[in-house]
Amino acid sequence: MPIIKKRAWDLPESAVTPEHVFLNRRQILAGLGFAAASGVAGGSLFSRAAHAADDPSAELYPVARNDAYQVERAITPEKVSSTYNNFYEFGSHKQIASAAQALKIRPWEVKIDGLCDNPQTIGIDDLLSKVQLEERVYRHRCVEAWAMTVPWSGFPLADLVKLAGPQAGAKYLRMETFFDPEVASGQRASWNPWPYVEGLTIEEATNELAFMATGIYGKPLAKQFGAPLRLAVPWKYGFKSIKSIVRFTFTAERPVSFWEKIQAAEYGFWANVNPEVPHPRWSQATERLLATDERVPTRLYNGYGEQVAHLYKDLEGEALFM
Ligand SMILES: Nc1nc2c(c(=O)[nH]1)N[C@H]1C(S)=C(S)[C@@H](COP(=O)(O)O)O[C@H]1N2
Ligand SMILES: [Mo]
Repeated sequence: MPIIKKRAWDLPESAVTPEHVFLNRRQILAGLGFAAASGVAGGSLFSRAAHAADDPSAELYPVARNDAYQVERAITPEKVSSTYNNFYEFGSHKQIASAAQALKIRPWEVKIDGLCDNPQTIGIDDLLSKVQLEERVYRHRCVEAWAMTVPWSGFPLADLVKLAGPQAGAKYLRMETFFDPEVASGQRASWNPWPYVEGLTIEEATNELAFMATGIYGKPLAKQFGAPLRLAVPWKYGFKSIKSIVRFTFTAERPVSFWEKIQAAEYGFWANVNPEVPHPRWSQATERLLATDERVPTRLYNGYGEQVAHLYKDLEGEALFM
C-alpha cells in the first residue's frame, strides 16, 4: 500500500535542491578536486583507476566518436555530472555517487526473453564482444528541468533488438533494473514498486537515437551513471533512460514504468520532451544546465524532432508529453 506523502518526485527540482545545497555541493566538489590533485582517495570517483579495478571492459575505451550526433552545447564536466545523479536505488537525492559504488558489476548477466526467437542470458562482457562501440554526445533532459550534455559510449539498442529477433507479436520492449536491497538501500523502501522498470515501443527501441550506454567520458560507465548497461533516449525525459539493466522482455502489452506506477497522473509512458506541456506542478518551458546554472529554452523532443517526430504522427489521442 503506497504511503502518500511529499517525496522528492512531488517537487520541481528548484524545490528539491535549495540553493544552500548547491552551494554545499560546490564546496564539496572543490574539496574533491583538491583531494584528487593531492592524490587523496576522495578524488578516485573521477579517475580511470577507479573503474579498472572491478571493470574488465576498461581496455575497450575510449571509442571513436560518431560525429553524426552534434550538440551545440558544451559538454558537462564529469566532476559535475558524476556527483549529481538520479538513482533512487541508492537514495532519493542527488548525492548517491559514493553509495552507488557498492554495486557489484561483475558478474553481470542480462536476460533477454519474451516474444523473441533468440531468448538468452548473456554476460555483459560477452554482449560487449558482439557489438560495435561508438561515442555519441547527447543532451539529457530530466523531467525536473535540469539538463546536461555528455559523451556516452555504447551501441544502438537496435543491435540488441536484432540479436534477440523479436517476433511479430512483440510491440514493446520492457526493461528492468537489478533488484538487490542489500546493496541498494533505496530498494529497502518497500512502498516503491521495485525493480525500476521502463519501456519503449519496438519502433522507438529501433530508432537510430535509442542507445545502450556502456561508457561515458571515454571510460566504462561509473556506477552512479547506471553501470554496466543503461539506456539513453535523449528525446524523452531522463526517467525513461533506465540504469543498470538486467532484463529485456519483448511483449505485446505496454509496460507500466516505475514512475507511472507511483504517480500515473504525472509520469506517463511516452514522456517526450515538450516546452509547451507543463508538468502538472511546474513549467517545462526552460531548463537549467548543470555546471553553469544557465537557464535555456526547452526544445520539442529535446531538439531531436528530426529523428523522432515521425514516430508520433498518428498518436494524437495519446498523452505524448508527460
Ligand atoms: N534504475 C534507475 N534508472 C534511472 C533512475 C533511477 O532512479 N533508477 N533515474 C532516472 C532519472 S529521473 C534520470 S534524470 C536519469 C539520471 O541519469 P544520471 O544520474 O546519469 O544523470 O536516470 C534515470 N534512470
Ligand atoms: Mo530525471
